[in-house]
Amino acid sequence: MSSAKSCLIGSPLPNVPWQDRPEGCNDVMWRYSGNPVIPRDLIPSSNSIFNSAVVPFEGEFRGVFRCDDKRREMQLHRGRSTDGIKWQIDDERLEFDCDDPEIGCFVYGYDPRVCWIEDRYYVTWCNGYHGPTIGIAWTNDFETFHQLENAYLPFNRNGVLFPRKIDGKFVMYSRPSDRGHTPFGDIFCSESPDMIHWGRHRHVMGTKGGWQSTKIGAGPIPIETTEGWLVIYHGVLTSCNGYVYHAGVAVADIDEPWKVKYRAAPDILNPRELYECVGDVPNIVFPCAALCDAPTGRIAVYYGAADTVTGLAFAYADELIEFAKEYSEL
Ligand code: BMA
Repeated sequence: MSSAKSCLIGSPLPNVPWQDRPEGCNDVMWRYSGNPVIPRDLIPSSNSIFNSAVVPFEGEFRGVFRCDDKRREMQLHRGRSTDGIKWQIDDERLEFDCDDPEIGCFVYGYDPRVCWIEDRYYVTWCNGYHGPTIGIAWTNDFETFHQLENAYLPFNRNGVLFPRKIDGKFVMYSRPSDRGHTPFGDIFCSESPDMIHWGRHRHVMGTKGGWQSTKIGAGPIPIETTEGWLVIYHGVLTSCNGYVYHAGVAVADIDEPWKVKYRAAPDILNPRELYECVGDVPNIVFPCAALCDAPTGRIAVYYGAADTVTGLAFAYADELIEFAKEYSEL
């Protein structure tokens, strides 16, 4: 499938990383044959590189990467790529400028997302401030990063911004959590007039059966389509061997993104390759970013695998929407 017009609303990205669906594969999302696209030891200081965010930048790509270092501290690093496949990541961790040392004092950072809104890139991440909450910073050039206030009180994770204002407000999904490995969790939607003050919190969706029965959390930046916001998220089940992380798809209302229109009951990606099943934390696929080419509907999803390496997977926007509709259970 490569229709000239897709349901995607947005810019062309003709150099989006891409491989056609392999022969004989009927899955709605399929993996890059060269996975893992980022190995755990790409930089000397890292133990693992996963759950990371990439964006188009001046004809190339830039990203903010979760690199747990060899002390096993969770750090954010900057990276660049011309093709989205081969990445150069700084060995030094990313430093934020911040007016308030209380907020700018870096404790730990993990699971970043990057989102272009209007005139700049915003980075959100799980930021240590008396427990995990959502840190926010912005950059224009991926050289200087200006840190703003944390969005919420602790404890919160998976803060994912929308790529445009809705009804004049910034919008973010997040997942209230606990201090530890959180055995619960629903996705909520909040809005802000200024990227500082967040409120009007609305429940978006909670856990459901099977792969998403323990907790869920937003993944890549929601993708605007003619059918609503295409939302790729993670869902967790608790097996007798611990948590298992999957990816799933839903479609949210374009004007009221806390209202879910469709939500596929089956997952779209689950841990089955060796690099997803074996690593520092086994049985995890954890999507954090998507690159999209609007004219073709091609989507390239970057996901953490087994909390160790980064994988790449592909899908067509139209097929994801169809999948969410056909198998929807709200
Ligand atoms: C979550 C986060 C993720 C991680 C996942 C599985 O709570 O810490 O970064 O991928 O657990 O370990």
